[in-house]
Amino acid sequence: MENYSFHKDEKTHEEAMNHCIEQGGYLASILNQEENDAVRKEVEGDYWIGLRDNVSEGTFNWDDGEFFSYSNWAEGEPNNIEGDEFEGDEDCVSVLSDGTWNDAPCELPLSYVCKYGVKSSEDGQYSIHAFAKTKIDAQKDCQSNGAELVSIGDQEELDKIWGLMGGSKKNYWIGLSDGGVEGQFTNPDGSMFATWNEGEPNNHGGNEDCVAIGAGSKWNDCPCDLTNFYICENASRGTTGGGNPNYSVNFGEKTYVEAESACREGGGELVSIGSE
Ligand SMILES: [Ca+2]
Ligand SMILES: [Ca+2]
Ligand SMILES: [Ca+2]
Ligand SMILES: [Ca+2]
Repeated sequence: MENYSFHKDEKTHEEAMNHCIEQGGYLASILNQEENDAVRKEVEGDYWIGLRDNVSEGTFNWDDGEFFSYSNWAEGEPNNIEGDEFEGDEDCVSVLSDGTWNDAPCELPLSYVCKYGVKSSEDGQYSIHAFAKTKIDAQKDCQSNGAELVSIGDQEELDKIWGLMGGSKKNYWIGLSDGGVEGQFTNPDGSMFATWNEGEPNNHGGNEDCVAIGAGSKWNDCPCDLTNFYICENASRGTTGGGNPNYSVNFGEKTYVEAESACREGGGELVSIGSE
């Protein structure tokens, strides 16, 4: 079940949704009976899924944008009951112990399930991958889809990508690297642009040649064998320019700050090879 995370701590629907987004995903959409059964087995008690009719009463939409066609309502649901112990009516959907669904008050604290996947820009140029991989494995996955790890050429391009990331607090690999000449960061397409976090890049431990975007869209050089989420770019699609292709910057002398931890704060994990 690598596409999901299961959370026993009870949150309102909105709190649960925000937590999933910070983790790089969404409250889970459930698109068929097989998925409903598989997720139901992993959680005890009732739990929130990412389905609501808060915009228009009786019209249910998935938070992650999937098309709403499958449903598994309990008998008599959805009934939009008003005025129990919570304010308002029932606009958020929970899954009951037998796997059927109930519309419930959004303020009710429940367990919840997040779901992770790939988000793409409408033109298909960028894709945000919520699966943790080393930089090399991330690059391989991009290439298997005819893309590369993203080359971010200017602020406009960064803003577009940051919008797609939607407020996630995880770290995401991008294509920028100083694996060729230490301190000289270049993109796969030869361009150079960066908005470094304070004190970065610092080549902490002499071992940081790969670059990740973290919370607040600030960048950090990190060890390439950390596992992070990642961003691919298919340059044959879309219209966003990639900056000056022959430009690179040498950052010269570096200062050392608490940086190794910053690589992990956003969720990066060191891969330990040869241990359990
Ligand atoms: Ca309702
Ligand atoms: Ca109900
Ligand atoms: Ca370096
Ligand atoms: Ca660093």
